[in-house]
Formats: sequence, C-alpha cells, structure tokens
Amino acid sequence: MRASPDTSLGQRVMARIDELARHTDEPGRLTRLYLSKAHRAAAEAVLSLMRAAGMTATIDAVGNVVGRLTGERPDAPTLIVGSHIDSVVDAGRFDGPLGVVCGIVAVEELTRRGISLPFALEVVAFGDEENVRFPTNLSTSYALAGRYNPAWLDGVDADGVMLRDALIAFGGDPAGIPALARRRGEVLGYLEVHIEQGPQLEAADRPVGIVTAINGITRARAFVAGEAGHAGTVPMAMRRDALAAAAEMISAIERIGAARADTVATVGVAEVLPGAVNVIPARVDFTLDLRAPDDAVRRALVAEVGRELQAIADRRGLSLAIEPFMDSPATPMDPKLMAVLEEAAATVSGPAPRLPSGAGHDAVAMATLAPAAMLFVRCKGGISHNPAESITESDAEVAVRVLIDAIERLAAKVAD
Ligand code: HGY
Ligand code: MN
Ligand code: MN
Repeated sequence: MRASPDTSLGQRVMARIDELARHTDEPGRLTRLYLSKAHRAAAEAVLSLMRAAGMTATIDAVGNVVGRLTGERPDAPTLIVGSHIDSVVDAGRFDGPLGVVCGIVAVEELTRRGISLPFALEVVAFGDEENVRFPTNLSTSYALAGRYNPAWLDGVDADGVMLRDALIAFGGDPAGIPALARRRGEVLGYLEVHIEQGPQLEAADRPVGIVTAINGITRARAFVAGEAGHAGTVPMAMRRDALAAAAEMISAIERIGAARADTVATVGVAEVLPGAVNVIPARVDFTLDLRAPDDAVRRALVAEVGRELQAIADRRGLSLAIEPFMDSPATPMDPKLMAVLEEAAATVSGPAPRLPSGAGHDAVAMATLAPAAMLFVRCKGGISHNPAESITESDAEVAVRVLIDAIERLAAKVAD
C-alpha cells in the first residue's frame, strides 16, 4: 500500500504488518528465525519499504536492515528508530515488526508533509532479538552498539548449523561486523515502538504507555542425567529417572519464580532422551528463563534455583549441569527521552501511563550506545508470542502520531 493522504497512518501500518507476516519459515504459522530464508525475504521487503519511503537502505553485515533519511545538518547526531523482524515459533505478527513499520510510516509522513529534520533519521530492523535459534543475546543490535561477542559466531542451532555459516549463507559478512559499531555521541537517541505484551494498558483503557525500565534476563540450559532402564523390570526405588527428577525441578522453578510478585521463571523447552515409552529416561535437557526488574533480585533468584535443582539431583542420585548463555541487565530508560514520548503521547491521545517491561528488547542493547526510550502499544488481552496477538488500527494510528510528534519535538530541541 503506497503512502497517500487517503489511507490513514493506522491503515498503512496494519497493511505493512500483514505484508511482512507472509514471510514465514513454517507454512500455516508465523516462524521467522534469525538468518532463515523467511528472515531474508522479510529483510528484503523492509528494504523496499524503506526505499519507497525515500530512505537509502541496506542490509548490513550482521543482517540488520538500515534505512537512512539524511538531515539538514550532516554533523548532527542521528536519531535511530527501530525494532526487530525475527520472531519466536508460532508467533504473533506485531512483536517486532510494529516498531519497524511505525518508523517507516513516520518517515513517509514527515516527507509527505515536507518536513525536513536537522538530524539524520534512521530506521533499523534488527534480526536477532528473540535469540530463539542461536545461543545469543540481542546480537544484531549489540553489533550497532559495538558490543558484539565474537563467540556468538560459533553458536549452533538445533540442526547443528553454526551462526557464522548461516550468516554467510544469508549474505552477511562475519568480518564486517566490527565496522558496524557506532561511536557514542554519533547517535542522538534510540526510540522503539513495541506492543506491550501484557494487560496493563488494556486495563487502564489507554492506547499507549511509556516504558520505565526493561527487566533483566538470565537464560541457561540445564542437563539432568540419570540412567536408562527397562520400564517393566527396574523397581521404583532403584531408578535414576531423569524425567521424574526434571519434573520435580520444574515445579520447584515455578514455585521459586512465583514467590515474589516481580520475578518470573519459565521452562520453555525440554528434551527427553532416549524418548521411548518403555525406557526409563536417561537424560533431560531443559531451558531456564529467569527475570527480575532488579539485577540483585535476579541474581538471588538464579542462585536459589541453582541450589534447589542441585539438592533434587543429589537426593535422587542424578547429575546436573547448568550452563548460562544469556545475561541481559535490567535497563532503565532515559528520563529525558521518556519525557519527550510522554509529552507527545499527551498531545496525541492524552495521559500515557508509565510501566515496566517484563519482555526484553533491542532497546537494552541500544541503551549501551545512546539514550533509549520505548513506547508501548496496547495489545488485546496482553497476548503475545502467540498467533492471537493483535492491536487495533486506531491504536496503530496513535502510535505513529506519537512517534512523529516525538521526532518533531527532538528536532525542535536540536534546532534551538
Ligand atoms: O523474550 C523476550 O522477552 C523477548 O520477546 N525476546
Ligand atoms: Mn519483541
Ligand atoms: Mn518477543
């Protein structure tokens, strides 16, 4: 759908979201993992949208799609607006793409109104925010922030494909990643529009909210090893059943995560080996995702879970190994940029509540480079990481208008 005055901003956003949702690795449901064929197709679709909006655009060495609208003052630092286009498995269509599409539609509208900015405005579609395929942590936004961990290139996916090889097959360039790092001071700030993925805005009957901080996340793999045996002959008291042990462990993880109002603990993946109906499980590998708004609380949560799992393994005579692979810090948003979003929201749609983010975002990585702030958009039932994820066209309209207003406020500050 091309930018034209007779299509509303909200309509344009929803149409682009639907366009991008067609790019999936799994027919019948939306799964678009980092560096997959569907990620490449979605990246090329975003490239076209950026160019049609009047930006120069490229796909960089690590798979980000970067669109740029130059400003009147070449020496002025760049404002970056972005989010991600990779998804979880069987995903909703708004988690990530909403922020990219809102950025593109905002550029289109500013250009249509003949507004030129004192600074360059970039829209970035990051590619590895979900970290579902490889053991990474916001790898493509950390590449822009100059904090890419080269060890990520050696990570392998469930099929044994190494990230380095997948990046080359995607058309990326591992050797070109260090050059992507932006210098501090070169970036005025980072703004991200994202669905709330929670119920608070709907409960408050408000279309948008201002994110105060993003929860810290610890992710790890746990390996529980017992002994395979005949399901019919081994007496119960003589078993070292890895699945029975893992079941007790997972209940303990749930109990510990629920013990505080502000912590969460999730086991999202579990694999049982050898996996036969009449064999006592020898081994269970499962994942841990532990979060808290405060890093000291998160560290205490991780420690307590570790102690409890080890006690269960010891009592049952099994072995346990826990390998952390993500440590994402709790990240406060920038107060000045939050205030700009708040003023913009108040102008467009009235007072916007402030709320924390239980979900991680590329803003965590970008906050290490420049001031960062996020605008949350109400989503139906707070549902996300689920194909039922949805927002209304009028809330999409509000989100873009708030983003445009915020960009114009920042332009006025720079121009002063
Ligand atoms: O898991 C998260 O919080 C985000 O959706 N990657
Ligand atoms: Mn997201
Ligand atoms: Mn997500």
